[in-house]
Amino acid sequence: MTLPLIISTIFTLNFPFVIANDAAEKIISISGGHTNVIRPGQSMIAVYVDAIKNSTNKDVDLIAISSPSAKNIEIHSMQIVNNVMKMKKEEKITIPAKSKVSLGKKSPNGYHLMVFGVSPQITEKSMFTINLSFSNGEKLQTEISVKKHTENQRKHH
Ligand SMILES: [Cu+2]
Repeated sequence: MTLPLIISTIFTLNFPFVIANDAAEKIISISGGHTNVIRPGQSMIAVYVDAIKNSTNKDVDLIAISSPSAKNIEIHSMQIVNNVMKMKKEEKITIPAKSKVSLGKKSPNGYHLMVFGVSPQITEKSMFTINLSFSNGEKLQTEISVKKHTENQRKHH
């Protein structure tokens, strides 16, 4: 006797999520991101993005990045060559179908965005806008939060 009721309840509850999933089928989404406050005289910074998620059924490449607050942005990876950490410019990053790739500090490939010619107006608590272009024609804009350097990072300088 209760079964039809349960089914009908599940259907009703699921309905909004079904719509949300349909929308997600078509999109790439970006979550989380940060960079550090620029020191006086510094014009190059690394920007980290926690995840770029590809909800489509096809692999998509991140092919270009720009910002109104910077001259040029490159995609970098990091590799250890003869015990020295080296950064390498990548022409693209492939985000496999139904998957995500991190450009964050824990990225296994050391992926990050290298930003050149940064506007000195980027200060703590301001937002850094980046525009990402993908091989499927999608263009996304995201706001990167600007944080203070941590004590740990200061020790390196
Ligand atoms: Cu770099």
